[in-house]
Amino acid sequence: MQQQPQQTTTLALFCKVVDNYGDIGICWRFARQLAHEHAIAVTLWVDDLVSFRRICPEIDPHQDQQTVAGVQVTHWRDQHGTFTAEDIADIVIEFFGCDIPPGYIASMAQREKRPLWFNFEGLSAEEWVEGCHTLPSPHPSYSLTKYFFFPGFTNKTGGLMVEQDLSVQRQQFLADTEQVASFFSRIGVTKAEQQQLKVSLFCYPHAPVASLLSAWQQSNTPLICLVPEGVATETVTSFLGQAAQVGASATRGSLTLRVIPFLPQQDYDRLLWACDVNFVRGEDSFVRAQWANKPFIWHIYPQDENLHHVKLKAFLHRYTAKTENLNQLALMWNEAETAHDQWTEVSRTLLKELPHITEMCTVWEHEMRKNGDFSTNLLKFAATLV
Ligand code: TRH
Repeated sequence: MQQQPQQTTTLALFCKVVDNYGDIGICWRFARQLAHEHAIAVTLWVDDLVSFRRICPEIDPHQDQQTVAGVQVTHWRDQHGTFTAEDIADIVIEFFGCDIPPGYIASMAQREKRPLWFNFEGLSAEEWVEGCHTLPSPHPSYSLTKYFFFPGFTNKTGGLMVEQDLSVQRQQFLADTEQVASFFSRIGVTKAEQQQLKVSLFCYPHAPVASLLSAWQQSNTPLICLVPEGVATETVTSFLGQAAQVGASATRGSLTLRVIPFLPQQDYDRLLWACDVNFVRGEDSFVRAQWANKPFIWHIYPQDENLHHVKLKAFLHRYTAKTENLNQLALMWNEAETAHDQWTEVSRTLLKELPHITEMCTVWEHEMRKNGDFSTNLLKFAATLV
């Protein structure tokens, strides 16, 4: 008997860009990984192609349908309302509970083989996550069940998103000194600056950037801080004494501050790999800093009633690649402590501790790898539901 060729699994990922770049940043990474590593036919529905283009310049914001890096990208517009059962993918994923169109849900219920339906949840190190991971939520009127799937830092969660070959890619890049030098030159970092201690800076506008810059000016070690255009613009402009545009730089005391372009996502990874310390924010850059294997300071997305401080402390509690001092700086950076006058001392000690913290980062990376990667874990869980 002739064997039927195996059908490719289809998957629809719905993403609403609430603000900034994390929503599309995470979904784009996830979509690419599913397509490349799991041979899934992915359609990424996204409502904001302009933000998408910022992290992926191949995106044409005027094209409602386009295929980029093997992923079908569909501009999700309000008028998307009518679907048939044939339009429905085998697996349907809502990013951060973004409410997929009611017409799509109705057609999901009419599909002969019901699709598997997941809510891709936000990342938190808090303990309750383990209890909610993979919980089912039956639809009130259709015979459909949605499952909550959480990324996380333990083996009772979905783990962190990471590509199979990421650490090999990183090691190959860093081992090729010419490639690293040409990467830095391409983004405007001079040969002399490349020899200095390099820090990348990505944070929300309310971060106490001025205090940090002032501490670095008094540092014993000369350092170069690379800030993508559009980040901490007000403080950067005031430090530079000129517009914070790509190419602008100024040196005061031990610190040189340089504005670099906002990079395509894969180049941003390279920046994190090649810098000695990374200041990151939100969710995606925070995770990528962990896979960069370098010391980092996290600026957490602010929430009402300082709920984000609870999340920050939950992470710092779990995170093993830290010292007392790095902990303190993370709390100061997020204004979770009142000890604002310790900037100079804390940042000086941190610079001394860098080699030690960098070593511990490798241990953390191995620990996180043991939990498996988010995409594979989700597909494994999906397989148990069929
Ligand atoms: O941009 P973020 O603050 O994103 C968010 C959003 O606020 C979102 O609503 C919230 O849900 C989420 O955080 C928790 O920070 P994040 O998550 O780090 O995303 C930034 C993305 O931008 C990430 O994919 C990396 C990418 N990026 C580049 O591609 N090039 C760059 O130069 C920089 C600085 C970032």
